[in-house]
This record gives sequence, structure tokens and C-alpha cells, in this order.
Amino acid sequence: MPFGELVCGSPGSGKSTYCYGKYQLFNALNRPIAVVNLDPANENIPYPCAIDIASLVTLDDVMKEYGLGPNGGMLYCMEYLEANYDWLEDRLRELGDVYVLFDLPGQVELSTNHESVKKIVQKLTKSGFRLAAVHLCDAHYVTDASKFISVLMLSLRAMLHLELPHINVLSKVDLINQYGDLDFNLDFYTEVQDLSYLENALSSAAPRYAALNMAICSLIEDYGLVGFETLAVEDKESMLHLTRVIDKATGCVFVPSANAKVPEGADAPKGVPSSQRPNEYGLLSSAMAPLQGPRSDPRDVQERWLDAKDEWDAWEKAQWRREGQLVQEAAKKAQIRERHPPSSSQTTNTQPS
Ligand SMILES: Nc1nc2c(ncn2[C@@H]2O[C@H](COP(=O)(O)OP(=O)(O)OP(=O)(O)O)[C@@H](O)[C@H]2O)c(=O)[nH]1
Ligand SMILES: [Mg+2]
Repeated sequence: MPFGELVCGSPGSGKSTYCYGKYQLFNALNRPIAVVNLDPANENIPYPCAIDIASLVTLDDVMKEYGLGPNGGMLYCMEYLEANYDWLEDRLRELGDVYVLFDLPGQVELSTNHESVKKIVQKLTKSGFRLAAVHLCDAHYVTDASKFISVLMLSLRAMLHLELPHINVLSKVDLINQYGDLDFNLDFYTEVQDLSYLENALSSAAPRYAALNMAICSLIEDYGLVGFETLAVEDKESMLHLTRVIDKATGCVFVPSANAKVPEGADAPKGVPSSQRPNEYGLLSSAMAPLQGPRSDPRDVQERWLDAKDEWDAWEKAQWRREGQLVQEAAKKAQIRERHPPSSSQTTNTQPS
């Protein structure tokens, strides 16, 4: 049963960079992963691409052939992919039981109202994929009340449209202090508990629309669905935390590792992937426990990227320097050992008499 993510979000929100970051993280963790590029306009793909929509259709060709603009062309490409879903299915089957990331184009209508992506997702789900939508929103939107409202609306719309386990993410949180001070602590924006506090900021920016803005706020609150995780793609702790959140949302957290033991007496036919085998972990007590650890609390994130960014940066640099020194020392020692291998008398273990 393959697990995976549908990585969506507005243009430039960091989708492709996130896919590459996750690819590197999973390789370091020895978790098999494949990235599928579904953006027919993605020319500089940063990650090794397991499947590329460009080998089926490209935006340039569509624009030339049908005289369409870039946005219409993009919608056509997605409709073409939907019509040729077999092409995608065949290639996904060849990948086997790996974790799959789908890197979507930045046109938000694809994940908010256009039907093709939704239908492709439905077909993937039907064929056994367990996907979560990871919706990236640039973190700088939280520095302005009206932009924050628009990002909440966009996120809610995507949640209602895609009908997948859904994780909204404030990406590029490492850059957030460049856009000035926040009116509230970061957890106000990530937890989206009480939007009435935005009233002052919204009314002073656009007094004419104050009532409309507050009506939108109460609509978002009534649904009670939108909340955010944070992401700084180069921060390992941030990536690990987000990975844990997504694993929990997809149910991947319940899947034992490939070499997990099967309980005594349980029926476990050979060749069945580990996701379909019984296992002996106490999953409900451990896997569903609240997430803990660095960057799992928005207050930690605020301290790291806003309140004490310089101190943390300096500390991290010192750690990297230390790691670099250790690697150099280890390499030197290995060189010396190569040049002067220990004599056989030094290597043989002498048994005590
Ligand atoms: N500082 C910082 N920069 C980031 C982060 N994530 C992405 N970026 C930068 O944001 C820019 C856009 O990133 P992309 O990954 O191309 O964004 P995208 O969403 O794939 O863009 P489209 O495919 O055009 O919609 C690049 O310059 C990235 O280096 C992050 O976490 N921190
Ligand atoms: Mg991209």
C-alpha cells in the first residue's frame, strides 16, 4: 500500500524545493522515496525525477498547438493527464511500494476548483494510494492581516475541494523576520483559534470592508478546519517534525518497518508488503501519542526564527564547524591507517591464558 503526498500551493511557495528536501531526508533515513513531477512547466527540476509529466505533455507544446496562454495551457495539460491516467498508473506501478511525492504546478485553481487534479487523486486513492495533501503557503502572509485571511480562505477551499487528509504549511518560516514584527505570537497564526483579534488591523487597513472581513473570519472559524504547521526546508528538525505530522495523517505511522516481527500465530504470507502484515507494536498507544520534540511546538519555532534567530544561527554554525572538524579528523586518521596499517601481531587478539 503506497503512501505519499500531493504537494500543492501557490506559485513560488516552495513546493519543488520541499520535494527535494524530503527526497534528501528520506534517503538519509533509508526510506524509499520517488518524486513525480506533475508540473508541465517545471524546467529546472531540482530533484531526481522518477516520473516526469513532460514526457507525456509539455506546456510549451500545448500553448503553441492550441494557441493557449500559460494558465489555460496548464489546465489543458492537467485535463490531458486525467484523460491519460493509464500512463501515470503504469509508471507508478513500476516504482513498487515506495513513498511518492507528487509535485503539482502552482496554479491554485488546480487544487481549489478545477476538477482534473481531484479526479486524478480519486483514481490514485482507488488504486490503493494513501495520500495527504501538503498545502504550502508562504509564511510572509502572516505578517499582514488581510493577506492572512486570504491564505486561510485559500487553504480552506483546497481542504474542501481535495477531500484528502490535509496539512497546511507555512513555508519559508526562516525568512519570516525579514517582513517585520508579527502582531501576535506565531501560535496565534498556526492554531487559528480566535480571529476576532484581527478586527482592529483589518478595519484600519480597509474600513469599508470591515464587516465583510469579519464575516469571512467567522466563516473560517465555523468550519474549524484550518491550522498550520511550519517549515524551514533546510532545518532538519523542521523537516522531521513535518514528516511525523504527515505520517500520522496518512496512517503511515501505523506501518511497521520492513523487518518488524510478526506476532506468534499470525498469518503472514511471504512477499506481502510490510504495510499489510500484522505486527507486534503497541501502535495506538505510541503512534497516536501527541507529537513531541524540537520544532513541534510553535513557541519553539518562534524562538528559533523570530525571537532568538541570531543566537540560534551562531549556535548552529558552531555545531557545523565542529562536525566539519570531526569529519576532517576522521579522514586524517583513516589516511594514516591506510599508510601505516597495523602489523598482524597488533591486530590478532591475544587470549588471556
Ligand atoms: N529561505 C527559504 N527559501 C525557500 C524555502 N523553500 C523554498 N525556498 C525558495 O523559494 C523559491 C521558490 O521555490 P520553488 O521550490 O521553486 O517553489 P515552487 O512552489 O515549486 O514554485 P512553482 O513551481 O513555480 O509554483 C526558491 O528560490 C527556493 O530556494 C525555505 O524553506 N526557506
Ligand atoms: Mg515547482
